[in-house]
Amino acid sequence: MAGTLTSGKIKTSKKISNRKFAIVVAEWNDEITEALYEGARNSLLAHGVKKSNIIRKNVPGSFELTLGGLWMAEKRDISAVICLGCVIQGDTPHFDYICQAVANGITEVNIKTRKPIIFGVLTTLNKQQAMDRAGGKLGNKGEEAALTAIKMLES
Ligand code: DLZ
Repeated sequence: MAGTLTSGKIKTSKKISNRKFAIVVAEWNDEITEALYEGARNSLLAHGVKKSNIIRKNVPGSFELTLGGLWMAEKRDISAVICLGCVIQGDTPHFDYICQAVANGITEVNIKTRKPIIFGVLTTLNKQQAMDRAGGKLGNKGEEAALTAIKMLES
């Protein structure tokens, strides 16, 4: 599919099974973020990551993904962090502030911790666009976020 990461299965080395991943999940728009979480988790498992090596952390909203991601990345045994959220545009500029803050925040955590912190945040104009990307007709961006984490560790 144009504009998406290769989804499905990628070739991984054996070391991935022993790596520990954190998935940080925003509770806002939880119908969407739960679907992203399922996509990410299933993708890690399909690539040989052990169940016990997948750690979940919830945060209230996408704005909190930065700190939640940092807390997870600071743990020595965590190799990569997948941040999942869904920001849907409303009637006020709140959307822009949250999207900008979380994009900048996650970028900083990557640089500060020197670990892959993956930006799995949907920023959509409406709920339908989000559903299309959370297991709907445009795939599951949680699954893609997990593949990105694996690719970064394999590179
Ligand atoms: C306040 C808010 C709004 C209006 N919309 C969303 C959203 O669409 N998606 C999301 O993940 N979070 C939203 N939040 C909550 C903020 O991310 C944050 O939790 C609060 O501003 C408290 O810091």
